[in-house]
Amino acid sequence: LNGFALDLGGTKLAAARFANGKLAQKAQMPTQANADFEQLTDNMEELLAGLGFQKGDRLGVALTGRLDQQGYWSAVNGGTLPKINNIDVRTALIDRFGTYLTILNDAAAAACGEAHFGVGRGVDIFGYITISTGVGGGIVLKGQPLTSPNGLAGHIGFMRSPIGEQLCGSGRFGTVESVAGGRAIALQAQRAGHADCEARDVFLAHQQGQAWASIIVSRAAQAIAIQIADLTSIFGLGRVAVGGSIGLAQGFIPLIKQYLVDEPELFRPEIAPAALGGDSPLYGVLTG
Ligand code: ADP
Ligand code: BMX
Repeated sequence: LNGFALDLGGTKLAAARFANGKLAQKAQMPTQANADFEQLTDNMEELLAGLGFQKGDRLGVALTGRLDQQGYWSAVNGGTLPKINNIDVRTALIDRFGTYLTILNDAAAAACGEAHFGVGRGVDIFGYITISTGVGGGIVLKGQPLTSPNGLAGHIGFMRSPIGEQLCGSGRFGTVESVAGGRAIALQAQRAGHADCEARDVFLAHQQGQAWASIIVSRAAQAIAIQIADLTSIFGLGRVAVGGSIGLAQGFIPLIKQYLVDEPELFRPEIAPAALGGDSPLYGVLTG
């Protein structure tokens, strides 16, 4: 591992410099979700410059959203990045940062990171789920990430959940993302009379024993548990890594495991926290 990596999520933009196989330096800023592409690339350039990046250096870019084979980038949930629709991102980033470039979906990158360096090592059929601003995923089959020409493969946040009750920004009703994603959690808090609450605040309230918050957090964990069982019925998953700031929040994985017990044993893969924590996409995008 050498070079530079960027990870643009719906909430934060992270950059890293890798040297001698190790993450040597990191920088981060909030994602300007309503910004246009030009502005987002300015922010990327600013973070990279601070880490000593020069045009032409090796660079991996992990992006929230769908990346098609032609190198076009679109938000699937338009609520997350409203201005990102059919952007010729490959051409634009090559122009700005040079040709030594890899671009991957953030959750697919994280799945590769965990498969190579984390809890996916030695697992034949491996799944990664991020519960963050949205809910994303990556499936790695015998070391190969599952991809599709339209870049939608692995977008597991847009599976429907039997407990879904809201329309999702993707246009689908009752998606897992509309129950468990960070933006959806904040919206549910607002509906419960707690406006101006981020998902992080809902978790704090839950940890302090406030019932309204525990209901929201429990529903999120239940939706993820059912989703894991569904995915296991399709892929025969051996192990699932859970990441994202919500996935890794205190007490969330135990709650997922608690709900998984409602499923027959055959549908319960091993669940492990992402070993690289929030850095899985940064590592993974340089393996792609
Ligand atoms: P991104 O989506 O940009 O990759 P994160 O993985 O940090 O970023 O996910 C952002 C979401 O996680 C936000 O909704 C935020 O409120 C929530 N969050 C951040 N920290 C915590 C925490 N400690 N506990 C629970 N939720 C958190
Ligand atoms: C959404 C989707 C995925 C992404 C996932 C996690 C958008 C903008 N993003 O399902 O592409 O992998 O969220 O992303 O449609 P994050 O923003 O929560 O890190």
